[in-house]
Amino acid sequence: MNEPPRKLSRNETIKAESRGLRGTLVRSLARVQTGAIAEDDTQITKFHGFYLQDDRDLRSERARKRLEPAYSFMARLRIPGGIVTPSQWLALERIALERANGTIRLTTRETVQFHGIIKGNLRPAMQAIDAAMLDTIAACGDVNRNVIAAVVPHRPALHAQLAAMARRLSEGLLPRTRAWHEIWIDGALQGEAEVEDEPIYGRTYLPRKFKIAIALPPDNDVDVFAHDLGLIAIEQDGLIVGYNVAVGGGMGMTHGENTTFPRTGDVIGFCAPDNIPALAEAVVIVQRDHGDRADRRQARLKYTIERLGLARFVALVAEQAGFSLEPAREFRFQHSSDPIGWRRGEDGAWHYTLFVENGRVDDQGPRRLLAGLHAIALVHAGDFVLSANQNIVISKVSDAERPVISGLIEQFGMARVQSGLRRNSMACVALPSCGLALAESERYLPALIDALDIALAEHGLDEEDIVIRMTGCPNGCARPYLAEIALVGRGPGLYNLYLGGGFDGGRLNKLVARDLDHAAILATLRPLFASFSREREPGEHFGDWTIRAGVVRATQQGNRFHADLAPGL
Ligand code: SRM
Ligand code: SF4
Repeated sequence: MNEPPRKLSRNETIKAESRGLRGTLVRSLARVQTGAIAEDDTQITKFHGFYLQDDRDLRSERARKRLEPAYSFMARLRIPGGIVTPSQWLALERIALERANGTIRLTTRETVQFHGIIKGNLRPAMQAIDAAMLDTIAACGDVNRNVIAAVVPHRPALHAQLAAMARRLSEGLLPRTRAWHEIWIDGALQGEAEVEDEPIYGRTYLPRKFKIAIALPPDNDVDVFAHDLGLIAIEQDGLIVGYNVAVGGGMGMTHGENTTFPRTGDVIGFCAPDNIPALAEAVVIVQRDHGDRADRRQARLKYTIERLGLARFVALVAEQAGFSLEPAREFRFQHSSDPIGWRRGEDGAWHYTLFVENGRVDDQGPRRLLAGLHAIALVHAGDFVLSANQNIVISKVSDAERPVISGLIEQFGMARVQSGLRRNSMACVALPSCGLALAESERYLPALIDALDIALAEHGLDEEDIVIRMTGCPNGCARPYLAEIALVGRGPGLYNLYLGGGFDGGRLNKLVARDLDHAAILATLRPLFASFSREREPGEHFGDWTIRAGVVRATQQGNRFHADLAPGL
């Protein structure tokens, strides 16, 4: 018997009726009585790269005073490969200062977010972004998002090939609608526009977001297995001869719901560079046609693959692309984090990877990143490259320029010594801006690391590279499930602890304890650091040790785990 058709999610109707992602945005913007926009438009704006948020620190006080929430917008840019020029950086800084909350937030996907843009500042902010030759199109929403690529400017010939591929994929998979330009730049009147065809996406776009990353072994700085489509570059004699293709990675899950889970991508074969755009389009189209449009919690590609089976999915992609993949080639990753500090490139140029704690560029505290990067941008002739670890590389520095840049790094306190744990740390934004946060993340992880550093130093581990990540909810924005130590928010001040991820970003960790507060996190990790320092084998990473030592009871089953596995501790 045929199953009755399932009811489509509300978002599907909103997309279908949006007239090419226009919705009623122009009308919403014109309503000065509120800082918000119409509810359906809040879904449409995501495709334009921004979200309606409210300051959660002020929520209850404003409710008590019967005021509407303190609404503002978060805007996210599309910067394929994360490369910006110094003059673009200065433009971004100006937008942050004049139109947003005065900070720039580097994200886990090689781009920039602004927070706190009030409604009246949206259009000027977008126009300033456009004037800087940047945009926010498709940075969010049910489409392909910012395409990220390995940050390897020290290998310039290869980096150029990766960056070109990131741009090509990003451009090729952009929605065709002109809505963004019309509304933000040209200032269109509501209802004027012709609705364009969307040859790749169709009227209802994708069932859910879609993400692409390009890695270059041995660096896995993009966490290639966390993406819907991961491309692993295979190099021969300075040329990228093709890419191994991984599909179906993703991090998001819901606490306690075993039908949702993080999953690492499956490597399904090898593809020549010229065929990659057609392959990516085929994967997108198969997901468009087979993804779940009734339940958004089951709509990501990882669930489509689980439902169809990998073999059928691969066959559908081959049919759509018109070619099959070759067998995957050998590759090996060594690390997923960024090497902080100076390194010299193959062409003799210098590159400085600046550690940006949790991606927040501001002048709070002794590391004056905003002022320092401003000063560097004024004199720097190379590029800035934003990393998927929320850091920034000041790239292509000449021998002559290097003392000047070094002097500025010192002058603004930007090189202050970081412990091994801190320089391998990431936290998602969470409170106060994220509407989904259950607990603090960006505002709490630095203090937790202060405390953990003391415990590590007691065992001579203060310089040890250990990957730690925190998120304020299980959605996984800092890719916690691939970290050696992960803390995932459950409620105010409470976190689930996961251990055993691979230092190379290739293995998911496991839930070992639930609902830990600050003291319980320290009490759990301190003895583990002590045992690790005594028992580790030479060169053994903390995540590997937790498995060998039996701290994490079972290694993962396949490439996914369930939210509710029994804790191992
Ligand atoms: Fe994320 C939703 C921030 C990378 C999985 N993410 C959100 C929102 C927009 C909250 C919302 O929907 O209202 C967060 C805005 C917070 C704020 O106030 O700024 C948010 N995500 C971020 C960023 C800024 C975290 C950061 O600290 O850098 C990252 C922006 C990336 C970018 O530039 O595009 C960010 N988000 C990720 C990643 C990591 C990645 O893509 O490599 C993931 C996990 C990978 C994945 O997609 O599976 C991720 N974000 C999610 C999810 C869960 C998706 C799922 O499949 O279940 C949500 C919630 C949703 O989509 O329903 C979410
Ligand atoms: Fe918000 Fe959760 Fe993403 Fe953190 S992981 S930014 S709390 S959605």
